[in-house]
Amino acid sequence: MITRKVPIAISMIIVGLLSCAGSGQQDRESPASGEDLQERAWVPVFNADSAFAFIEAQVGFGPRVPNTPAHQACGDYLEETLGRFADTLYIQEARVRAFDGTVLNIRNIIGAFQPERRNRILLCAHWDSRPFADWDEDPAKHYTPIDGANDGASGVGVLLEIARHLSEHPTRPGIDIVFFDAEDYGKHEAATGADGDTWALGAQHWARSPHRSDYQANYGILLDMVGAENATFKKEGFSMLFAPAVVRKVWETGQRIGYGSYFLNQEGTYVTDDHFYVNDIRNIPTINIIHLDDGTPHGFFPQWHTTDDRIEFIDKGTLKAVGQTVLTVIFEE
Ligand code: AHN
Ligand code: ZN
Repeated sequence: MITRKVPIAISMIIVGLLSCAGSGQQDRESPASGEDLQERAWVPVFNADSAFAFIEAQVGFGPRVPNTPAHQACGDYLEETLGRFADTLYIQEARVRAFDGTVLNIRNIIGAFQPERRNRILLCAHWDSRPFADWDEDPAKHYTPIDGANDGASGVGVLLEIARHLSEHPTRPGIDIVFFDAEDYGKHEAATGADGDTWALGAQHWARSPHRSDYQANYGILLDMVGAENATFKKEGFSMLFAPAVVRKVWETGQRIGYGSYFLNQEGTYVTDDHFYVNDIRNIPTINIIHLDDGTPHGFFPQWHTTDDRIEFIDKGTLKAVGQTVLTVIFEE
């Protein structure tokens, strides 16, 4: 019989390794790099199944077009859900005029965590869905409202999952989660004239009259279209213009924790989205994590503003990449 002696020092290392594996590390993310000896903050594990369920719930109401019963019902659901997690809930109702003259009854929904803190971070997404599938391949559907599973519900779903964690574990800064209404009632592709300020009507209203009159935040992060498979997040133009340091922080964090295939070191186009008005009117440096794709005619994900923007195209891997990155950023502050 051949026996081989394992030196005691080595066997202790083996025992140490074995006992480390899976011991009490389940509720936190470990640093990506072993050589990084810097103390990193504890960060909760983002649950993409939970985010997906929040998206399914929104889509389940049908298209969330302002002035419709589905919009009303989903607004009530979001109030109830964000209200369970946040320390203080604010509801901002308003009437705004759309590009075609329609008066829209809108509702911005705001959840504040640790509202007494002066240092604050703003996280936002739009909760309405577009009334027109004006990029649908079938012209007969160009006035059909869309589910907006990705364009709308995905950002809200990721933020509700973040809100769930915040209700259990506070961050050092206070956090405000804002669900903007009427982002996607912008000018129809077939309408004439300039786009002007026809998009982001809820964000424009909030930026001029925030839920607290003196509201400020150190910076903001907008999530838009964060649920498509293999999404590519390029550094959007207005984000780089107004908040380049925030872009750098978020992209470096995403890349460091293993999501470099989503957070690309490429400059993207300028998108007139909610964050533009938060920057321009309220002066809060705010970035947009938005799926930009040179391979489509409009520059966004393939199902953008079509009736195919449905739950089937939501990918949990992308939700995880975005959710874990944003959670890491706010817990490392
Ligand atoms: C423009 O296309 C100019 N803005 C669109 C922003 C948007 C639409 N985000 C989601 N849907
Ligand atoms: Zn849209």
